Amino acid sequence: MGTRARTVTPQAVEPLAKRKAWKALQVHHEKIRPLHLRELFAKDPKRGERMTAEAAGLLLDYSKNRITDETIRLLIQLSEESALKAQIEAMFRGDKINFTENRAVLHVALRAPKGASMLVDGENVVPQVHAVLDKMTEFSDRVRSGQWRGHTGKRIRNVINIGIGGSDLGPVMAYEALRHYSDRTMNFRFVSNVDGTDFAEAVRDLDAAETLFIISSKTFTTLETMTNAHSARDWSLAGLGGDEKSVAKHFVAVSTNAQEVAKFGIDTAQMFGFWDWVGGRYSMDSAIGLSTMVAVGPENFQALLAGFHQMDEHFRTAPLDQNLPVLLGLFSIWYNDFFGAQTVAMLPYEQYLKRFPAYLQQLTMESNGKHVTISGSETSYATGPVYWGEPGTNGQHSFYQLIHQGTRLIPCDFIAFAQPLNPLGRHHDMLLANVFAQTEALAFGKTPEQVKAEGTPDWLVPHRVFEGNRPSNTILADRLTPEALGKLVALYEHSVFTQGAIWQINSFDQWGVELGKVLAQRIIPELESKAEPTLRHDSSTNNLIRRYRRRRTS
Ligand code: G6Q
Repeated sequence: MGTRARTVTPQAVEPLAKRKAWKALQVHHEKIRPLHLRELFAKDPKRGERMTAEAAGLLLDYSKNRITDETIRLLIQLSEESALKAQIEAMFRGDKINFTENRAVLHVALRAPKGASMLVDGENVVPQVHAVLDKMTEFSDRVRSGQWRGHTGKRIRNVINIGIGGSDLGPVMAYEALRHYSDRTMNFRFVSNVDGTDFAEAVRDLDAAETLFIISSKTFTTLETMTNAHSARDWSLAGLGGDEKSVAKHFVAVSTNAQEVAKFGIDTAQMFGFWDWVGGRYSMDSAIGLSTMVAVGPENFQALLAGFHQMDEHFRTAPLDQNLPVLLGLFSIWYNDFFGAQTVAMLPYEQYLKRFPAYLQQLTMESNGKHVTISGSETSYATGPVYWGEPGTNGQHSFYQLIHQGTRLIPCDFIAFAQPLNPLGRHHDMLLANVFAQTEALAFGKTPEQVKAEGTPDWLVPHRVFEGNRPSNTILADRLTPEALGKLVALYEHSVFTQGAIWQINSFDQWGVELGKVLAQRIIPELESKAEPTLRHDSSTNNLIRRYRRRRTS
Protein backbone atom coordinates (compact mmCIF):
# COMPACT_ATOMS: atom_id res chain seq x y z
CA MET A 1 0.00 0.00 0.00
CA GLY A 2 2.68 2.45 1.06
CA THR A 3 4.65 1.80 -2.12
CA ARG A 4 1.58 2.17 -4.29
CA ALA A 5 0.67 5.49 -2.74
CA ARG A 6 4.24 6.77 -3.22
CA THR A 7 4.29 5.87 -6.90
CA VAL A 8 1.09 7.78 -7.59
CA THR A 9 1.34 10.81 -5.28
CA PRO A 10 -0.20 11.05 -1.84
CA GLN A 11 -3.05 13.39 -2.89
CA ALA A 12 -4.38 10.86 -5.36
CA VAL A 13 -5.50 8.52 -2.60
CA GLU A 14 -8.14 10.87 -1.25
CA PRO A 15 -11.44 9.52 -2.62
CA LEU A 16 -12.54 11.43 -5.70
CA ALA A 17 -16.15 11.81 -4.62
CA LYS A 18 -15.01 13.54 -1.42
CA ARG A 19 -13.09 16.28 -3.18
CA LYS A 20 -14.41 19.83 -2.94
CA ALA A 21 -14.48 20.35 -6.69
CA TRP A 22 -16.38 17.09 -7.26
CA LYS A 23 -19.09 18.16 -4.83
CA ALA A 24 -19.16 21.66 -6.30
CA LEU A 25 -19.53 20.15 -9.78
CA GLN A 26 -22.52 18.13 -8.59
CA VAL A 27 -24.24 21.31 -7.41
CA HIS A 28 -23.13 23.20 -10.50
CA HIS A 29 -24.50 20.50 -12.78
CA GLU A 30 -28.00 21.13 -11.42
CA LYS A 31 -27.68 24.72 -12.70
CA ILE A 32 -26.24 23.78 -16.06
CA ARG A 33 -28.54 20.89 -16.96
CA PRO A 34 -31.58 23.02 -17.82
CA LEU A 35 -29.52 25.54 -19.82
CA HIS A 36 -29.71 25.27 -23.60
CA LEU A 37 -26.75 25.89 -25.87
CA ARG A 38 -29.02 28.34 -27.71
CA GLU A 39 -29.12 30.55 -24.60
CA LEU A 40 -25.43 30.16 -23.89
CA PHE A 41 -24.54 31.27 -27.42
CA ALA A 42 -27.11 34.07 -27.43
CA LYS A 43 -25.76 35.49 -24.18
CA ASP A 44 -22.16 35.47 -25.35
CA PRO A 45 -21.71 36.36 -29.02
CA LYS A 46 -17.98 35.60 -28.82
CA ARG A 47 -18.42 32.17 -27.25
CA GLY A 48 -17.45 30.33 -30.45
CA GLU A 49 -14.17 32.23 -30.69
CA ARG A 50 -13.44 32.26 -26.99
CA MET A 51 -14.02 28.62 -26.18
CA THR A 52 -11.28 27.28 -28.38
CA ALA A 53 -7.77 26.11 -27.68
CA GLU A 54 -4.98 25.49 -30.12
CA ALA A 55 -1.83 23.44 -29.88
CA ALA A 56 0.66 22.13 -32.38
CA GLY A 57 -1.62 23.14 -35.26
CA LEU A 58 -4.73 21.41 -33.90
CA LEU A 59 -7.71 23.59 -33.12
CA LEU A 60 -10.15 22.36 -30.50
CA ASP A 61 -13.51 24.15 -30.58
CA TYR A 62 -15.25 23.21 -27.34
CA SER A 63 -17.85 25.95 -27.38
CA LYS A 64 -20.67 23.54 -28.29
CA ASN A 65 -20.37 21.79 -24.94
CA ARG A 66 -22.91 22.20 -22.16
CA ILE A 67 -20.54 24.24 -20.06
CA THR A 68 -19.92 27.76 -18.81
CA ASP A 69 -16.70 29.43 -17.67
CA GLU A 70 -17.61 28.27 -14.18
CA THR A 71 -17.74 24.65 -15.39
CA ILE A 72 -14.22 24.98 -16.78
CA ARG A 73 -13.04 26.60 -13.56
CA LEU A 74 -14.44 23.75 -11.46
CA LEU A 75 -13.15 21.04 -13.79
CA ILE A 76 -9.68 22.59 -13.64
CA GLN A 77 -9.98 22.76 -9.86
CA LEU A 78 -10.90 19.07 -9.92
CA SER A 79 -7.76 18.26 -11.89
CA GLU A 80 -5.70 20.29 -9.43
CA GLU A 81 -7.25 18.52 -6.44
CA SER A 82 -6.47 15.25 -8.25
CA ALA A 83 -2.80 16.25 -8.50
CA LEU A 84 -2.97 15.83 -12.26
CA LYS A 85 0.21 17.80 -12.89
CA ALA A 86 2.12 15.68 -10.38
CA GLN A 87 0.76 12.51 -11.99
CA ILE A 88 1.83 13.73 -15.44
CA GLU A 89 5.30 14.41 -14.08
CA ALA A 90 5.39 10.94 -12.50
CA MET A 91 4.70 9.35 -15.88
CA PHE A 92 7.37 11.39 -17.67
CA ARG A 93 9.80 10.71 -14.84
CA GLY A 94 9.47 6.96 -15.40
CA ASP A 95 7.81 6.20 -12.05
CA LYS A 96 6.18 2.78 -11.96
CA ILE A 97 2.67 4.16 -12.26
CA ASN A 98 1.47 0.85 -13.68
CA PHE A 99 1.84 -0.45 -10.15
CA THR A 100 -0.18 -3.67 -10.60
CA GLU A 101 2.49 -4.84 -13.02
CA ASN A 102 5.30 -2.87 -11.40
CA ARG A 103 6.10 -1.09 -14.66
CA ALA A 104 6.92 2.38 -15.82
CA VAL A 105 4.64 3.85 -18.50
CA LEU A 106 6.95 5.56 -20.89
CA HIS A 107 5.48 5.51 -24.40
CA VAL A 108 6.47 9.20 -24.46
CA ALA A 109 10.11 8.02 -24.63
CA LEU A 110 9.36 6.31 -27.96
CA ARG A 111 9.13 9.72 -29.59
CA ALA A 112 11.72 11.60 -27.57
CA PRO A 113 14.34 13.19 -29.83
CA LYS A 114 17.86 11.83 -29.95
CA GLY A 115 19.85 13.33 -27.10
CA ALA A 116 16.88 13.57 -24.73
CA SER A 117 16.99 11.67 -21.47
CA MET A 118 14.18 9.60 -19.97
CA LEU A 119 14.89 7.24 -17.15
CA VAL A 120 13.62 3.79 -16.26
CA ASP A 121 15.28 2.40 -13.11
CA GLY A 122 17.94 5.08 -13.43
CA GLU A 123 18.83 4.16 -17.02
CA ASN A 124 18.31 6.53 -19.94
CA VAL A 125 16.16 4.58 -22.41
CA VAL A 126 16.24 7.12 -25.25
CA PRO A 127 19.47 5.72 -26.81
CA GLN A 128 17.87 2.23 -26.88
CA VAL A 129 14.79 3.67 -28.57
CA HIS A 130 16.92 5.29 -31.26
CA ALA A 131 19.04 2.18 -31.74
CA VAL A 132 15.84 0.24 -32.58
CA LEU A 133 14.62 3.08 -34.81
CA ASP A 134 17.93 2.96 -36.69
CA LYS A 135 17.61 -0.79 -37.15
CA MET A 136 14.03 -0.37 -38.38
CA THR A 137 15.16 2.37 -40.77
CA GLU A 138 17.88 0.20 -42.26
CA PHE A 139 15.49 -2.72 -42.69
CA SER A 140 12.71 -0.57 -44.17
CA ASP A 141 15.10 1.01 -46.65
CA ARG A 142 16.31 -2.41 -47.76
CA VAL A 143 12.79 -3.75 -48.26
CA ARG A 144 11.52 -0.59 -49.96
CA SER A 145 14.50 -0.32 -52.30
CA GLY A 146 14.32 -3.96 -53.29
CA GLN A 147 17.73 -4.71 -51.80
CA TRP A 148 16.13 -7.20 -49.41
CA ARG A 149 15.23 -10.16 -51.59
CA GLY A 150 13.08 -13.19 -50.91
CA HIS A 151 14.42 -16.75 -50.90
CA THR A 152 14.16 -17.13 -54.67
CA GLY A 153 15.72 -13.71 -55.33
CA LYS A 154 12.42 -11.97 -55.99
CA ARG A 155 11.69 -8.55 -54.58
CA ILE A 156 9.30 -8.28 -51.62
CA ARG A 157 5.97 -6.92 -52.82
CA ASN A 158 3.72 -7.98 -49.96
CA VAL A 159 4.11 -7.29 -46.26
CA ILE A 160 1.78 -9.00 -43.80
CA ASN A 161 1.71 -7.95 -40.18
CA ILE A 162 0.52 -10.73 -37.89
CA GLY A 163 -0.50 -9.50 -34.45
CA ILE A 164 -3.59 -8.79 -32.40
CA GLY A 165 -4.91 -6.08 -30.06
CA GLY A 166 -2.21 -3.51 -29.50
CA SER A 167 0.04 -5.36 -31.96
CA ASP A 168 -2.53 -4.98 -34.73
CA LEU A 169 -4.91 -2.07 -34.24
CA GLY A 170 -2.18 0.60 -34.26
CA PRO A 171 -0.43 -0.78 -37.35
CA VAL A 172 -3.71 -1.20 -39.30
CA MET A 173 -5.02 2.21 -38.28
CA ALA A 174 -1.72 3.93 -39.11
CA TYR A 175 -1.43 2.15 -42.47
CA GLU A 176 -4.95 3.14 -43.46
CA ALA A 177 -4.51 6.68 -42.13
CA LEU A 178 -1.23 7.18 -44.01
CA ARG A 179 -2.04 5.18 -47.11
CA HIS A 180 -1.73 8.34 -49.17
CA TYR A 181 1.98 8.40 -48.29
CA SER A 182 2.56 4.66 -48.78
CA ASP A 183 4.49 2.85 -51.48
CA ARG A 184 1.76 1.90 -53.94
CA THR A 185 3.86 -0.76 -55.59
CA MET A 186 3.58 -2.85 -52.42
CA ASN A 187 0.64 -4.54 -50.64
CA PHE A 188 0.19 -4.30 -46.89
CA ARG A 189 -2.13 -6.64 -45.08
CA PHE A 190 -2.92 -7.32 -41.45
CA VAL A 191 -3.91 -10.64 -39.96
CA SER A 192 -5.20 -10.70 -36.40
CA ASN A 193 -8.15 -13.05 -35.93
CA VAL A 194 -7.60 -16.72 -35.09
CA ASP A 195 -10.52 -17.34 -37.44
CA GLY A 196 -8.69 -19.00 -40.34
CA THR A 197 -10.60 -16.82 -42.78
CA ASP A 198 -8.48 -13.84 -41.82
CA PHE A 199 -5.26 -15.56 -42.85
CA ALA A 200 -6.76 -17.37 -45.84
CA GLU A 201 -8.14 -14.15 -47.34
CA ALA A 202 -4.92 -12.24 -46.68
CA VAL A 203 -2.74 -14.64 -48.68
CA ARG A 204 -5.11 -16.10 -51.27
CA ASP A 205 -3.80 -14.03 -54.20
CA LEU A 206 -0.18 -13.73 -53.08
CA ASP A 207 3.06 -15.37 -54.15
CA ALA A 208 5.05 -16.65 -51.15
CA ALA A 209 8.28 -15.72 -52.94
CA GLU A 210 7.31 -12.04 -52.72
CA THR A 211 5.75 -12.08 -49.26
CA LEU A 212 7.33 -11.00 -45.99
CA PHE A 213 5.69 -11.63 -42.62
CA ILE A 214 6.20 -9.38 -39.63
CA ILE A 215 5.21 -11.33 -36.52
CA SER A 216 4.32 -8.66 -33.99
CA SER A 217 3.81 -9.79 -30.43
CA LYS A 218 5.16 -8.25 -27.29
CA THR A 219 5.01 -11.56 -25.43
CA PHE A 220 5.33 -13.89 -28.46
CA THR A 221 2.96 -16.27 -26.69
CA THR A 222 -0.46 -14.88 -27.71
CA LEU A 223 -2.66 -17.70 -28.97
CA GLU A 224 -4.05 -15.96 -32.05
CA THR A 225 -0.75 -14.54 -33.19
CA MET A 226 1.23 -17.71 -32.67
CA THR A 227 -1.43 -19.79 -34.44
CA ASN A 228 -1.43 -17.40 -37.40
CA ALA A 229 2.38 -17.23 -37.37
CA HIS A 230 2.63 -21.03 -37.61
CA SER A 231 0.11 -21.11 -40.45
CA ALA A 232 2.10 -18.38 -42.18
CA ARG A 233 5.26 -20.41 -41.78
CA ASP A 234 3.55 -23.49 -43.28
CA TRP A 235 2.11 -21.45 -46.16
CA SER A 236 5.41 -19.77 -46.87
CA LEU A 237 7.40 -23.02 -46.75
CA ALA A 238 4.86 -24.76 -48.97
CA GLY A 239 5.18 -21.99 -51.53
CA LEU A 240 8.97 -22.03 -51.41
CA GLY A 241 9.65 -25.72 -51.83
CA GLY A 242 9.89 -26.49 -48.13
CA ASP A 243 13.38 -25.07 -47.68
CA GLU A 244 13.72 -24.10 -43.98
CA LYS A 245 16.39 -21.56 -44.93
CA SER A 246 13.70 -19.45 -46.57
CA VAL A 247 12.29 -18.49 -43.15
CA ALA A 248 15.16 -16.05 -42.66
CA LYS A 249 14.18 -14.12 -45.78
CA HIS A 250 10.44 -14.10 -45.20
CA PHE A 251 9.97 -13.67 -41.45
CA VAL A 252 10.96 -10.98 -39.01
CA ALA A 253 9.71 -10.48 -35.47
CA VAL A 254 8.76 -7.55 -33.28
CA SER A 255 8.82 -8.58 -29.66
CA THR A 256 10.24 -8.20 -26.16
CA ASN A 257 10.74 -11.96 -25.89
CA ALA A 258 13.94 -13.03 -27.68
CA GLN A 259 13.74 -16.57 -26.32
CA GLU A 260 10.32 -17.31 -27.84
CA VAL A 261 11.28 -15.60 -31.09
CA ALA A 262 14.29 -17.92 -31.40
CA LYS A 263 12.13 -20.93 -30.52
CA PHE A 264 9.79 -20.06 -33.38
CA GLY A 265 12.76 -20.16 -35.73
CA ILE A 266 13.36 -16.48 -36.38
CA ASP A 267 16.97 -15.40 -35.98
CA THR A 268 17.04 -12.82 -33.17
CA ALA A 269 19.19 -10.64 -35.44
CA GLN A 270 15.90 -10.14 -37.31
CA MET A 271 14.03 -9.20 -34.20
CA PHE A 272 13.05 -5.62 -33.46
CA GLY A 273 12.78 -5.08 -29.75
CA PHE A 274 10.75 -2.98 -27.42
CA TRP A 275 10.30 -2.89 -23.68
CA ASP A 276 7.90 -3.74 -20.90
CA TRP A 277 7.36 -0.04 -20.23
CA VAL A 278 5.46 0.20 -23.55
CA GLY A 279 1.88 -1.00 -23.18
CA GLY A 280 0.40 -2.85 -26.19
CA ARG A 281 -2.18 -0.17 -26.92
CA TYR A 282 0.50 2.51 -26.65
CA SER A 283 2.96 0.79 -28.96
CA MET A 284 2.16 1.86 -32.54
CA ASP A 285 5.16 4.20 -32.51
CA SER A 286 7.56 1.51 -31.23
CA ALA A 287 8.92 -1.33 -33.40
CA ILE A 288 5.28 -2.49 -33.55
CA GLY A 289 5.06 0.25 -36.18
CA LEU A 290 7.55 -1.57 -38.43
CA SER A 291 4.89 -2.23 -41.09
CA THR A 292 3.99 1.48 -40.97
CA MET A 293 7.61 2.43 -41.54
CA VAL A 294 7.99 0.01 -44.45
CA ALA A 295 4.76 1.37 -45.95
CA VAL A 296 5.45 5.10 -45.66
CA GLY A 297 9.23 5.20 -45.34
CA PRO A 298 11.48 6.21 -42.44
CA GLU A 299 11.15 9.95 -43.05
CA ASN A 300 7.40 9.90 -42.74
CA PHE A 301 7.71 7.68 -39.67
CA GLN A 302 10.04 10.27 -38.13
CA ALA A 303 7.46 12.95 -38.89
CA LEU A 304 4.82 10.83 -37.15
CA LEU A 305 7.06 10.61 -34.08
CA ALA A 306 7.72 14.35 -34.20
CA GLY A 307 3.96 14.94 -34.16
CA PHE A 308 3.54 12.69 -31.12
CA HIS A 309 6.38 14.50 -29.38
CA GLN A 310 4.89 17.95 -29.99
CA MET A 311 1.66 16.87 -28.32
CA ASP A 312 3.61 15.27 -25.46
CA GLU A 313 5.39 18.56 -24.81
CA HIS A 314 2.12 20.46 -24.96
CA PHE A 315 0.53 18.04 -22.49
CA ARG A 316 3.49 18.26 -20.13
CA THR A 317 3.92 22.02 -20.16
CA ALA A 318 0.72 23.86 -21.17
CA PRO A 319 -1.48 25.38 -18.46
CA LEU A 320 -4.35 23.03 -17.67
CA ASP A 321 -7.06 25.33 -19.01
CA GLN A 322 -5.35 25.54 -22.42
CA ASN A 323 -4.24 21.96 -22.50
CA LEU A 324 -6.03 20.06 -25.27
CA PRO A 325 -5.77 16.52 -23.86
CA VAL A 326 -6.69 17.79 -20.39
CA LEU A 327 -9.74 19.64 -21.69
CA LEU A 328 -10.92 16.64 -23.74
CA GLY A 329 -10.45 14.37 -20.73
CA LEU A 330 -12.33 16.76 -18.43
CA PHE A 331 -15.30 17.05 -20.81
CA SER A 332 -15.49 13.29 -20.96
CA ILE A 333 -15.65 13.20 -17.14
CA TRP A 334 -18.25 15.98 -17.13
CA TYR A 335 -20.68 14.04 -19.34
CA ASN A 336 -19.85 10.61 -17.98
CA ASP A 337 -20.09 11.38 -14.29
CA PHE A 338 -22.47 14.33 -14.07
CA PHE A 339 -24.81 13.93 -17.06
CA GLY A 340 -24.70 10.12 -16.87
CA ALA A 341 -23.71 9.80 -20.54
CA GLN A 342 -22.52 6.29 -21.27
CA THR A 343 -20.81 6.67 -24.61
CA VAL A 344 -18.70 9.02 -26.72
CA ALA A 345 -19.01 9.02 -30.52
CA MET A 346 -15.81 9.45 -32.54
CA LEU A 347 -16.63 10.93 -35.91
CA PRO A 348 -13.68 11.54 -38.21
CA TYR A 349 -14.66 13.29 -41.45
CA GLU A 350 -11.72 11.78 -43.27
CA GLN A 351 -11.97 8.48 -45.07
CA TYR A 352 -8.35 7.62 -44.32
CA LEU A 353 -9.23 7.63 -40.61
CA LYS A 354 -11.74 4.85 -41.02
CA ARG A 355 -10.00 2.63 -38.46
CA PHE A 356 -9.39 5.47 -36.02
CA PRO A 357 -12.56 4.79 -33.97
CA ALA A 358 -11.61 1.09 -33.64
CA TYR A 359 -8.11 2.09 -32.58
CA LEU A 360 -9.46 4.54 -30.01
CA GLN A 361 -11.85 1.92 -28.71
CA GLN A 362 -8.95 -0.14 -27.50
CA LEU A 363 -6.95 2.83 -26.28
CA THR A 364 -9.80 4.26 -24.24
CA MET A 365 -11.77 1.21 -23.15
CA GLU A 366 -8.90 -1.11 -22.31
CA SER A 367 -7.22 1.71 -20.42
CA ASN A 368 -10.15 3.07 -18.45
CA GLY A 369 -12.50 0.09 -18.29
CA LYS A 370 -11.73 -0.40 -14.59
CA HIS A 371 -13.93 -0.38 -11.51
CA VAL A 372 -11.27 -0.59 -8.80
CA THR A 373 -9.25 2.43 -7.67
CA ILE A 374 -5.52 2.46 -7.08
CA SER A 375 -6.15 1.83 -3.41
CA GLY A 376 -8.09 -1.32 -4.23
CA SER A 377 -11.62 -0.18 -3.44
CA GLU A 378 -14.55 -0.06 -5.82
CA THR A 379 -15.22 3.28 -7.46
CA SER A 380 -18.41 5.01 -6.37
CA TYR A 381 -18.65 6.71 -9.80
CA ALA A 382 -18.68 5.65 -13.43
CA THR A 383 -15.34 5.35 -15.21
CA GLY A 384 -14.49 4.80 -18.89
CA PRO A 385 -17.37 5.45 -21.29
CA VAL A 386 -17.97 3.35 -24.39
CA TYR A 387 -16.21 4.81 -27.43
CA TRP A 388 -17.57 4.05 -30.86
CA GLY A 389 -17.92 5.67 -34.24
CA GLU A 390 -17.56 5.66 -38.00
CA PRO A 391 -16.24 8.13 -40.49
CA GLY A 392 -18.53 10.91 -41.71
CA THR A 393 -20.55 11.37 -43.75
CA ASN A 394 -21.50 7.66 -43.72
CA GLY A 395 -22.67 7.66 -40.10
CA GLN A 396 -25.10 10.48 -40.89
CA HIS A 397 -27.16 8.04 -42.92
CA SER A 398 -27.37 5.49 -40.15
CA PHE A 399 -26.85 6.07 -36.42
CA TYR A 400 -26.87 9.89 -36.27
CA GLN A 401 -30.67 9.65 -36.04
CA LEU A 402 -30.31 8.41 -32.46
CA ILE A 403 -27.77 11.11 -31.61
CA HIS A 404 -30.12 13.83 -32.91
CA GLN A 405 -33.51 12.60 -31.73
CA GLY A 406 -32.99 9.62 -29.43
CA THR A 407 -33.41 9.60 -25.66
CA ARG A 408 -29.70 9.39 -24.84
CA LEU A 409 -27.06 12.05 -24.50
CA ILE A 410 -24.12 11.17 -26.73
CA PRO A 411 -21.23 13.61 -26.70
CA CYS A 412 -19.42 13.60 -30.06
CA ASP A 413 -15.91 14.36 -31.22
CA PHE A 414 -15.82 15.58 -34.81
CA ILE A 415 -12.40 15.49 -36.50
CA ALA A 416 -11.79 17.25 -39.81
CA PHE A 417 -9.02 18.64 -42.01
CA ALA A 418 -9.04 21.87 -43.98
CA GLN A 419 -7.16 20.42 -46.95
CA PRO A 420 -8.10 17.25 -48.80
CA LEU A 421 -5.47 14.69 -49.74
CA ASN A 422 -7.42 13.84 -52.86
CA PRO A 423 -8.87 17.10 -54.18
CA LEU A 424 -11.85 16.27 -56.34
CA GLY A 425 -14.24 18.91 -57.56
CA ARG A 426 -16.54 20.13 -54.81
CA HIS A 427 -16.15 17.05 -52.61
CA HIS A 428 -14.14 18.59 -49.83
CA ASP A 429 -16.39 21.64 -49.38
CA MET A 430 -19.33 19.26 -49.19
CA LEU A 431 -17.58 17.08 -46.65
CA LEU A 432 -16.71 20.02 -44.41
CA ALA A 433 -20.15 21.58 -44.85
CA ASN A 434 -21.51 18.39 -43.32
CA VAL A 435 -19.19 18.62 -40.31
CA PHE A 436 -20.26 22.18 -39.57
CA ALA A 437 -23.93 21.47 -40.27
CA GLN A 438 -24.01 18.45 -37.98
CA THR A 439 -22.40 20.15 -35.00
CA GLU A 440 -24.70 23.15 -35.53
CA ALA A 441 -27.82 20.98 -35.76
CA LEU A 442 -26.83 18.95 -32.71
CA ALA A 443 -26.28 22.08 -30.63
CA PHE A 444 -29.15 24.26 -31.76
CA GLY A 445 -31.70 21.80 -33.11
CA LYS A 446 -34.93 22.99 -34.63
CA THR A 447 -37.73 24.43 -32.54
CA PRO A 448 -41.46 23.67 -33.03
CA GLU A 449 -41.86 27.26 -34.25
CA GLN A 450 -39.25 26.75 -36.92
CA VAL A 451 -40.80 23.47 -37.98
CA LYS A 452 -44.28 25.04 -38.15
CA ALA A 453 -42.96 27.99 -40.13
CA GLU A 454 -41.87 25.51 -42.78
CA GLY A 455 -45.53 24.65 -43.30
CA THR A 456 -45.42 21.34 -41.44
CA PRO A 457 -48.90 20.10 -40.43
CA ASP A 458 -49.41 20.19 -36.66
CA TRP A 459 -49.55 16.42 -36.17
CA LEU A 460 -46.13 16.05 -37.82
CA VAL A 461 -44.44 18.83 -35.88
CA PRO A 462 -43.30 16.78 -32.81
CA HIS A 463 -41.66 14.24 -35.10
CA ARG A 464 -39.69 16.89 -36.90
CA VAL A 465 -38.56 18.88 -33.89
CA PHE A 466 -34.91 18.62 -32.89
CA GLU A 467 -34.45 19.54 -29.28
CA GLY A 468 -30.74 20.30 -29.82
CA ASN A 469 -28.47 20.88 -26.81
CA ARG A 470 -26.45 17.84 -27.84
CA PRO A 471 -22.79 18.53 -27.17
CA SER A 472 -19.79 18.12 -29.43
CA ASN A 473 -16.13 18.98 -29.77
CA THR A 474 -14.68 19.85 -33.15
CA ILE A 475 -11.02 19.16 -33.81
CA LEU A 476 -9.75 20.88 -36.92
CA ALA A 477 -6.30 20.44 -38.44
CA ASP A 478 -4.89 21.59 -41.75
CA ARG A 479 -4.06 18.31 -43.40
CA LEU A 480 -3.78 14.64 -42.53
CA THR A 481 0.00 14.30 -42.55
CA PRO A 482 2.08 11.75 -40.61
CA GLU A 483 2.84 14.53 -38.16
CA ALA A 484 -0.85 15.38 -37.71
CA LEU A 485 -1.66 11.72 -37.08
CA GLY A 486 0.99 11.57 -34.33
CA LYS A 487 -0.53 14.65 -32.70
CA LEU A 488 -4.05 13.23 -32.85
CA VAL A 489 -3.10 9.88 -31.34
CA ALA A 490 -1.08 11.55 -28.56
CA LEU A 491 -4.02 13.88 -27.92
CA TYR A 492 -6.25 10.92 -27.14
CA GLU A 493 -3.55 8.99 -25.27
CA HIS A 494 -3.16 11.89 -22.90
CA SER A 495 -6.88 12.49 -22.64
CA VAL A 496 -7.16 8.87 -21.49
CA PHE A 497 -4.38 9.54 -18.98
CA THR A 498 -6.16 12.62 -17.66
CA GLN A 499 -9.39 10.68 -17.13
CA GLY A 500 -7.67 7.74 -15.44
CA ALA A 501 -5.65 10.06 -13.21
CA ILE A 502 -8.80 11.81 -11.98
CA TRP A 503 -10.76 8.58 -11.60
CA GLN A 504 -7.82 7.18 -9.58
CA ILE A 505 -7.60 4.02 -11.64
CA ASN A 506 -4.65 2.29 -13.24
CA SER A 507 -5.09 3.01 -16.96
CA PHE A 508 -2.13 0.82 -17.87
CA ASP A 509 -2.94 -2.74 -16.91
CA GLN A 510 -5.45 -5.06 -18.65
CA TRP A 511 -6.25 -8.01 -16.46
CA GLY A 512 -9.45 -8.57 -18.42
CA VAL A 513 -7.35 -9.28 -21.52
CA GLU A 514 -5.04 -11.57 -19.55
CA LEU A 515 -8.03 -13.61 -18.40
CA GLY A 516 -9.21 -14.10 -21.99
CA LYS A 517 -5.73 -15.34 -22.86
CA VAL A 518 -5.98 -18.28 -20.44
CA LEU A 519 -9.68 -19.20 -20.60
CA ALA A 520 -9.77 -20.60 -24.14
CA GLN A 521 -6.64 -22.67 -23.44
CA ARG A 522 -8.69 -24.86 -21.10
CA ILE A 523 -11.34 -25.66 -23.70
CA ILE A 524 -9.11 -26.26 -26.72
CA PRO A 525 -8.08 -29.80 -25.59
CA GLU A 526 -11.72 -30.63 -24.92
CA LEU A 527 -12.58 -29.77 -28.51
CA GLU A 528 -9.57 -31.53 -29.96
CA SER A 529 -9.56 -34.75 -27.95
CA LYS A 530 -10.47 -37.89 -29.93
CA ALA A 531 -12.09 -39.52 -26.94
CA GLU A 532 -15.23 -37.98 -25.45
CA PRO A 533 -13.86 -35.58 -22.79
CA THR A 534 -15.21 -35.35 -19.26
CA LEU A 535 -16.64 -31.85 -19.13
CA ARG A 536 -16.76 -29.94 -15.88
CA HIS A 537 -18.22 -26.61 -17.00
CA ASP A 538 -21.72 -25.33 -16.35
CA SER A 539 -24.53 -27.15 -18.16
CA SER A 540 -24.77 -24.54 -20.93
CA THR A 541 -21.07 -24.65 -21.78
CA ASN A 542 -21.00 -28.45 -21.58
CA ASN A 543 -23.98 -28.66 -23.90
CA LEU A 544 -22.53 -26.25 -26.45
CA ILE A 545 -19.20 -28.10 -26.47
CA ARG A 546 -20.95 -31.44 -27.02
CA ARG A 547 -23.06 -30.07 -29.85
CA TYR A 548 -20.02 -28.52 -31.51
CA ARG A 549 -18.17 -31.84 -31.29
CA ARG A 550 -21.11 -33.62 -32.96
CA ARG A 551 -21.71 -31.08 -35.69
CA ARG A 552 -18.27 -29.89 -36.78
CA THR A 553 -16.93 -30.86 -40.18
CA SER A 554 -13.99 -33.02 -39.11
C1 G6Q B 1 -2.83 -3.95 -25.13
C2 G6Q B 1 -3.15 -5.28 -24.66
C3 G6Q B 1 -3.44 -6.30 -25.74
C4 G6Q B 1 -2.18 -6.84 -26.42
C5 G6Q B 1 -2.56 -8.07 -27.24
C6 G6Q B 1 -1.39 -8.66 -27.97
O1 G6Q B 1 -2.59 -3.01 -24.42
O2 G6Q B 1 -2.19 -5.70 -23.79
O3 G6Q B 1 -4.31 -5.81 -26.72
O4 G6Q B 1 -1.59 -5.87 -27.22
O5 G6Q B 1 -3.15 -9.02 -26.40
O6 G6Q B 1 -0.38 -9.03 -27.09
P1 G6Q B 1 1.03 -9.45 -27.64
O7 G6Q B 1 1.64 -8.27 -28.33
O8 G6Q B 1 1.82 -9.89 -26.45
O9 G6Q B 1 0.82 -10.58 -28.62
